[in-house]
Amino acid sequence: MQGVILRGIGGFYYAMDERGTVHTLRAQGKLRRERMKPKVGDWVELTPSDGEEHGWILAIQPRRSELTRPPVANIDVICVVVAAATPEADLALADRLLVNARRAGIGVRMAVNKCDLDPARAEAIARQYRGAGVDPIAVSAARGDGLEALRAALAGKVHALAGQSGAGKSTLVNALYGLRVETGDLSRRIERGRNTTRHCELIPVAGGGMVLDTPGFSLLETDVFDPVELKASYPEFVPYEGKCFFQPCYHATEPKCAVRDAVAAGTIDAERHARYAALLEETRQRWRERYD
Ligand SMILES: Nc1nc2c(ncn2[C@@H]2O[C@H](COP(=O)(O)OP(=O)(O)OP(=O)(O)O)[C@@H](O)[C@H]2O)c(=O)[nH]1
Ligand SMILES: [Mg+2]
Ligand SMILES: [Zn+2]
Repeated sequence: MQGVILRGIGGFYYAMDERGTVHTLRAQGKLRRERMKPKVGDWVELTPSDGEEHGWILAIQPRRSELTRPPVANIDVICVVVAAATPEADLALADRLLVNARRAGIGVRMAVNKCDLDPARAEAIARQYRGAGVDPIAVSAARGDGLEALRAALAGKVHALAGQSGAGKSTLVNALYGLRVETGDLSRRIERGRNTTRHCELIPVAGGGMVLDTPGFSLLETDVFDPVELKASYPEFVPYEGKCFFQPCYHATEPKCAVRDAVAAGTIDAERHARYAALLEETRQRWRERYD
């Protein structure tokens, strides 16, 4: 029997079969020996519990896509959620999420939430990402703005909401789909010193798609890869590729760089480019140290 893993906690997995029945499962010893750890989103071959406490995951189907942070498989689209206010948006974190998703072959979108609190800031953030292939949408989970457009953009897809803790991912999931996953106010979060959402959970929604609420985080390293590949994750640079004086050009500090000219002309957002240059430096550093 086939099923898709919706949730995994403490060595137990909950997988839904074709008929919508959810099975409690553990991974067979063979998988553990092969270090094949099932992930939320995995399609698995399973045997139902048959009256026992749990059934078994026998095999994991080949993955269409895979990420480590958040730890999910077979996601079609990652929607990066940033807040227009409280907490202040960490756009370097958003950029890293986008880079990791693109490198994993996953589609990307962006929702600038809490536009009710600071519409001007929401618009300013969205503007930075207009050329970045994410079609940023200003939304308010609290007031309902933009939800129709966001729902339409994600319809029928297996999509994850990811981003900073407190940006409002869980509140958005609830507002988009009429659900009641746990959300948390910011003061309680600081008291507890941890995220409100602590596990990834895949939820089937009307229209054939599935939504995945993920725990927020504050730090994220990109994968280790050859720094020359980084620019490929910035769609706004693509029209200028091959037009720089130096070949290859990293579009960071080189003179006579077509991308830097576009930044100076205001065609490419300067802040996003500055964050790119910083991330490039870090990627270079990690690439040099990769054998340490
Ligand atoms: N004003 C306003 N507040 C919002 C909006 N969306 C969420 N919030 C508030 O922001 C706080 C955090 O929301 P959550 O949905 O728990 O945030 P999260 O991103 O899921 O956080 P983690 O699970 O810790 O990663 C809550 O107090 C929400 O009520 C919004 O559109 N406007
Ligand atoms: Mg949450
Ligand atoms: Zn260049």
